[in-house]
Amino acid sequence: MRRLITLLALALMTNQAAQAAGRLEVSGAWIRTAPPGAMMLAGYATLRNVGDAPLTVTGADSVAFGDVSLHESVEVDGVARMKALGPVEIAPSASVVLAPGGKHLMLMRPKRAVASGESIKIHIATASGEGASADFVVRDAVP
Ligand SMILES: [Cu+2]
Repeated sequence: MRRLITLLALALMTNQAAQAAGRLEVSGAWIRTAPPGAMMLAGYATLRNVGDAPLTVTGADSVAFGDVSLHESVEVDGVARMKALGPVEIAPSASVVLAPGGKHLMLMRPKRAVASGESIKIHIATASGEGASADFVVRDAVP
């Protein structure tokens, strides 16, 4: 009997562990307009983990751009530079803010002209494979 209870308890715990998962929510997503012909734009958003386990953002992609990557702006000897950002872990209920002057999505080689006011879908990838997509609104200034 005792063994059975132990087994049942184990089964329950395993079940709960399987259900705990990170879940990504993207909000306030926008892209800053760039001069016509620009090969590089930046996207911003708040990435929130609404799940009950940590999640890891591994990258991003969009059919509207040749390449999308995670970047961070840093100041080196008084000069603003950008560097590629590795995987970003987000704890349950925590957020990572992508904003001008800090972390951002680097949107390379737009496939067509990007106009103010339109929306562009970008998919944010997570290590679990689930990820999340959001419509990024193209704006001239910080919302
Ligand atoms: Cu960048």
